[in-house]
Amino acid sequence: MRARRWDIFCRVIDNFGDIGVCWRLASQLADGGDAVRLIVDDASALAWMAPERERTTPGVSVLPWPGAAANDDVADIVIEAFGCDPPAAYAQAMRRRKPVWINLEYLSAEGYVERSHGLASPRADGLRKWFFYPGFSARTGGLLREPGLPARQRAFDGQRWLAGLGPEFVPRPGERVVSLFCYRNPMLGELLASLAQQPTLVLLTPGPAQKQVHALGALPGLPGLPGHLRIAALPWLSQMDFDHLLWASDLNCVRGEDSLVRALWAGKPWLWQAYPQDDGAHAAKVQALIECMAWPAEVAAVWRAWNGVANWLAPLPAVGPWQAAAQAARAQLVVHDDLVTQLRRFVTERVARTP
Ligand code: TRH
Repeated sequence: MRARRWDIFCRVIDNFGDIGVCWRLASQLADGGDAVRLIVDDASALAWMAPERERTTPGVSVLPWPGAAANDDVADIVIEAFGCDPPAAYAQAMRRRKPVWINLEYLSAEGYVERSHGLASPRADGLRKWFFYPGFSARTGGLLREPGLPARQRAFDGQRWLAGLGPEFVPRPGERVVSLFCYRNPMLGELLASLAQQPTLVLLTPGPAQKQVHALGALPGLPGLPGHLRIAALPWLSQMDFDHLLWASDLNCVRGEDSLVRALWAGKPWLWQAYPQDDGAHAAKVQALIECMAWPAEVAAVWRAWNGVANWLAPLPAVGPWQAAAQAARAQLVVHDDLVTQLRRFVTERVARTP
């Protein structure tokens, strides 16, 4: 089959999930031999997320939005990420070229995903937009998982990788390692107090995790570290190294959408903070994912508390059952085709049906 041309449109609303997901998708499509243009209104995060992208992923061109997407040069497949709406002039050109137009939606374990995945929305201008929902079951579009992941994981040496970051990142004998990537979270003090029950090295990602811990007076060199806690502040890592962080840790605290999936594939105990919504809609997302992961009751309770929908229950659950449940969930999900495999098949079927 000839290489296909994909245009992926991405608007960065907030945080890094939009560009993070689009970059993963773009690079995986390009690694499979296709030509991809990623048209994005703010590519600044790629400087740390994919610092060597020109060398490692030559099949992806990153173009500014608005401006660079030539309206008379519509790709075979157009992905609009998270309902971001391609520019009007480009949509106009799509009426002539008739690409497969897909809206890639946000990830959720909620029931509406199975009902909505694959539906078409016919438009007044004769075009048709298809809704593609990532998800956790066979009746959804699946999860991003690149083919080389298991081999990378097998070859990884966590101690060596941590040592490469600097001496303060090396765990002392008997210390567990916890990574922390979160939004503002009023439960952070409770989490740190629970972690302090046993020797723990907490690796803080930049942004809200570092800011809040700094405000609690618990950054290196500051007083107020509870119990057995040691804390080290990380720089922004590339997406590759973010995986390494998750693989080198004994417990991963992640947030949003893309880091959730990476924590899942890491197979370690993990704690998820949903993107908080003012109307409390995140509570249903948290509950759906708790059920999907089949977490033991004590893990579910900590997940609810971390997301502000229950009181904090100390101490943290034992690692053994948490780890076993994480690996069982991973084993169940890894048998489904990954998102890019499903997306390619979805497109092929839509092309075959087009008169
Ligand atoms: O940054 P996020 O909070 O993004 C969120 C979610 O996508 C959410 O669904 C959306 O509604 C909201 O934005 C607007 O979390 P997420 O999705 O995990 O994206 C973070 C990305 O950053 C992910 O690709 C991993 C990457 N990352 C690194 O590459 N290096 C790092 O050091 C860190 C901390 C993250």
